Amino acid sequence: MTRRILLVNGPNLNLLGSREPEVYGTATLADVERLTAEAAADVGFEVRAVQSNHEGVLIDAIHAAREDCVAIIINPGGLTHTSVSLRDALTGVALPFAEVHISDVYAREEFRHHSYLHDVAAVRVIGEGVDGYASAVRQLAALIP
Ligand code: CA2
Repeated sequence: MTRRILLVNGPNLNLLGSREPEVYGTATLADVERLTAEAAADVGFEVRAVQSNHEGVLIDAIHAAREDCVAIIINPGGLTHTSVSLRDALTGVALPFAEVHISDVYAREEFRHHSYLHDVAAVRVIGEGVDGYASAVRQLAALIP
């Protein structure tokens, strides 16, 4: 099977680089997708990237990953803190996945401290800015034979 990673960015991450640079930095979503693909290529993986503001689209993309991906990197945005359905999709496909947050959610509002993914993620990268996506690639790659 092709060694492909699905990169999922959730609601509002299409706004990266346009607002709140003090929280999320100045890199755009295109920058994130490029740096993730470059980090993946360094360790022999391809990346398919999806971003959506719609939970069902994200869930469908996760289900489709069963066919041709070996792992998932996901920044679920605000769905991190609310979505049992996203958790169920990720556990349902049974691919190892990394949960990435650009900001340090534990240094922010209390409602960002809980993640529905925290106990099922193979890797968690939190508060490393957009470089966290490359870190997630390397940590996931180390888990995949
Ligand atoms: O730190 C992260 O990566 C988050 O997953 C980002 C989510 C937030 O709800 C989580 O608590 C932490 C929000 C993404 C919104 O991204 C924006 C980027 C630029 C401008 C406005 C929103």
